[in-house]
Amino acid sequence: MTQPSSPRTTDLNAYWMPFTANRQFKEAPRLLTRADGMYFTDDKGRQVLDGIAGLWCVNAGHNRPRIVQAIQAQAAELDFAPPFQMGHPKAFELASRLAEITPAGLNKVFFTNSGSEAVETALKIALAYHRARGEGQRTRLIGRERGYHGVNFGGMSVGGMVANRKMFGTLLAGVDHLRHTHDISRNAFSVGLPAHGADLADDLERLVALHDASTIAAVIVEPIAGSAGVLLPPQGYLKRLRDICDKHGILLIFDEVITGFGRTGQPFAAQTFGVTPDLMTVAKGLTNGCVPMGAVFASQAIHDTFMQGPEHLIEFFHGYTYSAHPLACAAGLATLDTYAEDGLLTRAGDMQGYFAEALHSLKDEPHVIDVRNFGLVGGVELTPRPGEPTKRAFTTFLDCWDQGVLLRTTGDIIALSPPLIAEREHLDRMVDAIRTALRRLA
Ligand code: PXG
Repeated sequence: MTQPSSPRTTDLNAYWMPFTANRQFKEAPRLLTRADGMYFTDDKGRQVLDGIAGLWCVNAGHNRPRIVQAIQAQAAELDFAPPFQMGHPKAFELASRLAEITPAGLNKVFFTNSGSEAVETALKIALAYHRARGEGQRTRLIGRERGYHGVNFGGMSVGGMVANRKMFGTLLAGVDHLRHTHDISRNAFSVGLPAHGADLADDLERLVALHDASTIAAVIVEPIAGSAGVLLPPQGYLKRLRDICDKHGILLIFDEVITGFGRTGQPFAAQTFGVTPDLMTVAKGLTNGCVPMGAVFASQAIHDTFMQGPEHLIEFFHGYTYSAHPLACAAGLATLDTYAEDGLLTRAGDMQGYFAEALHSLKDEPHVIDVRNFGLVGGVELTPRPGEPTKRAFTTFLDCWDQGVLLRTTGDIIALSPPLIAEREHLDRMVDAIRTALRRLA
């Protein structure tokens, strides 16, 4: 093993950390220096069990040899290729390989570098698609309360997490939101999808009545909301949303940045839930988190709508310098190979029964007001400490870190999304760490 780096040699001042309590962190830093399989190693040489697949992305576990080698070889062979009016073979190969596992009909792939960029891209495709078919008045975008679609202006606007929005002005015009589906009073401690709330999809009819369908371009939702704290779709909800979109000619976008690549027991949640959107955004597990990459999957019909006019003209004025970056494509291809070799895109389905049982054993622990699970995603919701919201969950996070287990919290909700290679003993250890922390929590 290499020597852990000394914290004294690391000046923490210059780095302004994203989505982090910077001052708290710099007082007591948590530095990761290596990773392998289910574990990180920290700067003190401690092994830390990864309960959240890095950040919902390292689905095949860390440091997978095939992916590491693919990135190394690619860097030496073709470091960069301009993506505009040029191509390189692995970009086409990755798109084709992805189209083999996407829900039927979503067979066109537009590459981005992150989930946030995938969301902006999908929203722009939706607007431009309606315009190309002569319905350019369809400009409204509908999101959902407590949704998370990244941090850029479009995604922030359709998103519904107050803390992510309130500092940044009036955001995009012409955006509205469906009600969220989280209802502990009726659905607490549901195992799998909650029974109550399919009717909340009818909230789209309210917005149609308010704005008129002819002004609405698209609805975007996460099949399972991750960042807002593992909010599951009520049984029948997504199907009903699909039906209402179809009735009114509104495009349905699934943001599968978290649910994509095996998290729910199928390659995509659209397949698990049997509902196919018109556009789908992915990132994270696309490259096992190793190289930044996102993508939008589009239906043939949407794609073909753009393919009009003189053939020498650009059909869609959008793209990024690093769209389909060679390193990301190489990582993506090796990631798909790794998922296939290890059967990871369906493994969450095999593990979910055990995971559910382990997680729901927390039901009677102190402060727990809900436990929820689907595939290999879990959420444990706590009552906030009076006057100090988020503190209980954050203290649990710190306690688990001290115990050598990494998890995530949002508000007073603890989230688990283990790498899909997790074995039963790993899941037990995550749950035990949470139990121990809850029992000593004020
Ligand atoms: N959509 C969804 C559904 C996401 O979960 C993004 C878009 C944005 O992806 P990028 O790659 O731009 O970060 C995400 C990202 C958390 C957490 O609290 C989750 C995300 C990001 C940061 C924190 O668990 N997901």
